[in-house]
Amino acid sequence: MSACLFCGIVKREIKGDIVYQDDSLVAFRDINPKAPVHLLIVPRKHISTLLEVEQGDRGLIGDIFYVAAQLATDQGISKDGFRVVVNCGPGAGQSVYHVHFHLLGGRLFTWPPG
Ligand code: DGP
Repeated sequence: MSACLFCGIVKREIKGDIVYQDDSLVAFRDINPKAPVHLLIVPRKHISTLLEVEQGDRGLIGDIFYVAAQLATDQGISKDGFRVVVNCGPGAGQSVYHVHFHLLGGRLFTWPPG
């Protein structure tokens, strides 16, 4: 059993509502959604935070943004607009230490975020 929650979802040890997966990425619905559409896009590789992303991960991170845009279209939120958010560290509210990209849409968002 994985020590990391999101590694557990990626490896199907823990139940997750997975909407997309490929060789390097998995996207699943957030258990506590903050918008009508709220997905988490995670690399299969365990990386704790954005600060641990290495030179060799640059393509992987680019892929996440490509997949985010594809999923935004698939989920019907691309026309009105959507947000992709990474919380890094305690001050930003990161609670799960496996880097993840929130894809949020289906409502209006204010700026700046809280
Ligand atoms: P963050 O606060 O940026 O680390 O976001 C972590 C997100 O993970 C938060 O929005 C809730 C979500 N989450 C926590 N536990 C689970 C879980 O067991 N399953 C799923 N699908 N999402 C989870």
